[in-house]
Amino acid sequence: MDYVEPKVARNMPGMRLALTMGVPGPWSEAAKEIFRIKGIDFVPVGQVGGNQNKDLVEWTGIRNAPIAVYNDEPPREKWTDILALAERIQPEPRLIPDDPAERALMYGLAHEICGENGFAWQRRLMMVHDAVKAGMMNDSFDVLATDYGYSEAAGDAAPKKTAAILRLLATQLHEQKTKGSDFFIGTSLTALDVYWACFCALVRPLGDDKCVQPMPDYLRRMYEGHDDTVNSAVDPILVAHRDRIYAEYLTLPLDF
Ligand SMILES: N[C@@H](CCC(=O)N[C@@H](CS)C(=O)NCC(=O)O)C(=O)O
Repeated sequence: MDYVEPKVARNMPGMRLALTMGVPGPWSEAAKEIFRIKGIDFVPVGQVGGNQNKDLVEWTGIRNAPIAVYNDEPPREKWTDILALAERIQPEPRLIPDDPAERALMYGLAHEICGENGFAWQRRLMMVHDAVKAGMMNDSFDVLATDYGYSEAAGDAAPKKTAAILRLLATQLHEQKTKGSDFFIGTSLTALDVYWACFCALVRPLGDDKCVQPMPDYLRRMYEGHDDTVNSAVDPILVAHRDRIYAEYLTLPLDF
């Protein structure tokens, strides 16, 4: 991926998307895929994970990634705002269900994956917890611990919360299967399928054969994790769904 520096990107027109460089960050991967599915061109802007990202903050007021900046509109950092922006600029193919009950279910389940204290949030707390326990804290982990509300108690509680969300998602996929649908919601692709496909990496990262460059070993080990409570909740239907959505709708190999 050819990243443009924030200082340069801020003077460019169109869609600029700040992404964590060298890491398949799930929020960043999902934002990229949503834009690609809709055919929205974007300039990738480099964010450094766990860094203060002074130039990015000077431009957008935001330190982490992803951040979508469209022309002279305000920067969008939340997954809900990035999705809404994409849906507005390019309504087709629609990724937010028209039916209000389906839409509410989609946002509810997506919040469990991407939202504050959801699946990815808990997995990140577990990663920081492991670093604390192993005496491996460094500047980057310190930033993550501070910015994302780490405490020892939160780290201890995270595996059970993660597993409960994984079971919720697997139950939904099984129910859909009995109704004859291969999608999380209704009978067609929604943003929820995209989110899960990208966020599944936080328990089962895609193999190096599916990445432009190998995932660094340390990161692969962190993403895979080693917690029995979490591992026993990774129903094969979750991984099969991820594989199918990537194969049919998303971009491989991953380029981060
Ligand atoms: N803004 C996102 C969450 C973004 C987020 O958590 N980003 C993380 C993971 S991709 C990140 O940038 N981590 C590296 C860092 O904080 O520097 C949302 O809530 O929708």
